[in-house]
Amino acid sequence: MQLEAYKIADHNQKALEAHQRKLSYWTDEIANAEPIIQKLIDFQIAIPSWALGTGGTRFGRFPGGGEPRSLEEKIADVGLLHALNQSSGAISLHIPWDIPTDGEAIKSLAASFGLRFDAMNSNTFQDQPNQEHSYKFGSLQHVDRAVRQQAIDHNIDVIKHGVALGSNSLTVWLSDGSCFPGQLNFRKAFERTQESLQEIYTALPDDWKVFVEYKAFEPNFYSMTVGDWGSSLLFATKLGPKAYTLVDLGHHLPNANIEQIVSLLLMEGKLGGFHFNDSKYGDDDLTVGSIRPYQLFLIFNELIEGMDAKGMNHATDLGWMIDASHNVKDPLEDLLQSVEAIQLAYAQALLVDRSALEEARDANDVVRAQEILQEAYRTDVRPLVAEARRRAGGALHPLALFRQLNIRQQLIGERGLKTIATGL
Ligand SMILES: [Mn+2]
Repeated sequence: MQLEAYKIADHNQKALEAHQRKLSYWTDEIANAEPIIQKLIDFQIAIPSWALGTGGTRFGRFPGGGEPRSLEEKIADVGLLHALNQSSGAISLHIPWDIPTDGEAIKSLAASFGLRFDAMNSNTFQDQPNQEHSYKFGSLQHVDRAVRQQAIDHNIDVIKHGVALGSNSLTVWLSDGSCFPGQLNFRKAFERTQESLQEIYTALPDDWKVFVEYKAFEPNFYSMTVGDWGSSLLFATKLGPKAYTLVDLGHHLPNANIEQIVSLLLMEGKLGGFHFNDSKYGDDDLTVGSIRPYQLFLIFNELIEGMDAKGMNHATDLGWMIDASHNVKDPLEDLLQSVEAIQLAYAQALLVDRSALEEARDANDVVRAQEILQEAYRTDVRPLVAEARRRAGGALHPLALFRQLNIRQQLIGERGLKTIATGL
């Protein structure tokens, strides 16, 4: 379904007066409100195709109805999100779940919603029907050359699909590792993985990047071959200038200092992309900002500090993607919440008085340094984010409008109650 612009305009008209009252504090009193609004307008977050259906756990899956049944319907769903918030202008595909039958048609369908294709994701953590070799004991690390070759060929195939769609990056997440001590020679597994990645790297077009995503545990529970930012950075450094580390918030051991990891990766020029989600225990894939919003703010604080130090463009120089999928919310409502949480953290981090913070640090004024960060974090930036959406043509209150227009009911009407999205 297409969301007509007049419905958004009607909604905004009704909410405008209350919005302007809240916004006036910003426009009257805060000097840098305008540049922050512009940065928010420019900042786009890619939606993963696998987050549009209800996620499963290994215990059960409870589809909510009206889920997209095809790549075309997934693109339409992201188009709906983008119409509502004007901040979800990209989609991240997963192969083989999202293989386009007609690349050109898919590309123009996406363009009709104002969407582009962000990083392509390969999949060597599952066996596909009719696949010759199994990934039960790994893919790019596998002891059998034939299995490695199959995984390499798959990744090269994903790059080709991406080229056809106008994407310019590949994310490689490997479930490779071992479940028991003794199962794997760590060094040899690393070296085999490195060799395999090198072959994929060689197939990358000149203007492409490859992101090496790490994860601390699961599905392997003793060792993961790309288990932390150190091993990812080693791979990325050995591969070359087109290879980067990708940070997924949920892929760390509990209480890891992710903001410090981000800072050091940026210092090395090796942070390539981001997967946003939230978690309490592990890779919980919960809505961004739902559990640890202060951590998200601190991460954005380091992102901005590190990107500004290198003269990077916030909107375009890193890959910004959501990677979440769970089983009790309407997936579209969840994604609206996640995008908003990212924008709020970004706006708050833009408010940090960086020169005052450096002064406080130089004076070892710990209290003042903390106050500066928390001053920004405790500021209600919701009117700024809403204003950015309104100016870009989105809705002042996307979630409220989604419900008011009964969008899920309409999708169920179009697609049926018992639909299941391809993917996880
Ligand atoms: Mn991820």
